[in-house]
Amino acid sequence: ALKSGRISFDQYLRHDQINAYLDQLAKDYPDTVTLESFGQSYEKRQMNLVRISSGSSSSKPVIFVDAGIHAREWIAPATALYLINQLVENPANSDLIRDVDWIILPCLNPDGYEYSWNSDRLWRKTVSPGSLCNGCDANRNFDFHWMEAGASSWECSETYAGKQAFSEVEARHLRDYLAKTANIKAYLTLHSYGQYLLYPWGYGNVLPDNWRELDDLGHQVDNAIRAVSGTRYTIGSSTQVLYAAAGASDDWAMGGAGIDIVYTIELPGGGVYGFDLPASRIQGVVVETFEGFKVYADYVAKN
Ligand code: ING
Ligand code: ZN
Repeated sequence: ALKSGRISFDQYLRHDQINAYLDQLAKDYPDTVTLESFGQSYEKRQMNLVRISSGSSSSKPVIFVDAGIHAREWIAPATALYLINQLVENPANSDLIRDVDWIILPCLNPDGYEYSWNSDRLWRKTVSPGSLCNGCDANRNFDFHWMEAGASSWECSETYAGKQAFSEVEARHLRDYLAKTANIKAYLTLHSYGQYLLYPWGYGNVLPDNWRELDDLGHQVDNAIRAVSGTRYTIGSSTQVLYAAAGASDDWAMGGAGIDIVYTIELPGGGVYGFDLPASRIQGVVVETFEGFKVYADYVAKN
């Protein structure tokens, strides 16, 4: 899938291949791509992100995108990598980096991701050890209304929220990165599956002040994706259209980091379990989803 520093989207990549691609891009496009250390995972894997910028100004609005907080949702890192690939390597997309900077972290839970390759394809959580069961649902570990809804204090649960908020080093890295980085206007976190564009709040049945704006922008994103392939998304707050779940990264991005434009994007599913979308379908999903990212870029540039 990686040939001489190039990337293709007919296979899912291992974490070290993801890192190799980011390294290669930073070398090949030094004016556009800055490789940054995000920190190390629990098992000491190096987590890197890229900042993509056409360079002229340092105070552009930023769109932050992460993927792979849940290990088994393999289409999410693939979609983040395609976004990176298109923004950097396809000159036809140069207008998307003219007025907006992008910061993209393709794998937020690399230990779990590798565990889902090596041991258990359906692993969701981190791998930090417990006494009965390992792992914490990092998407229940953020300190905003932590453990108030849709999260478990039983360590064997798939939605185990951790011994305390921010027990997981990967969640702490995201907290710290969002706090120290200026001008982040939008936070998008990629998951699968179900074709939902979810905005806060997830902690309970309340809506943010700007929910109409988020709802409207969600419909514009949905329309752009639908025009490619007919894929339809459901739009609404996590609590309203899916279920209440406190301690997720999107609620933290808005409630803790003060970012206004915040979505959890649940990409399409497939395969036997929904999370195991066949590699032959990566291309279709990443291409249609890219049209949605264009809508976000346009909106952030203009507002
Ligand atoms: N779904 C998300 C989850 O963490 C979610 C849905 C996100 C709910 C944010 C509430 C808040 O359960 C998947 N597929 O992980
Ligand atoms: Zn998920």
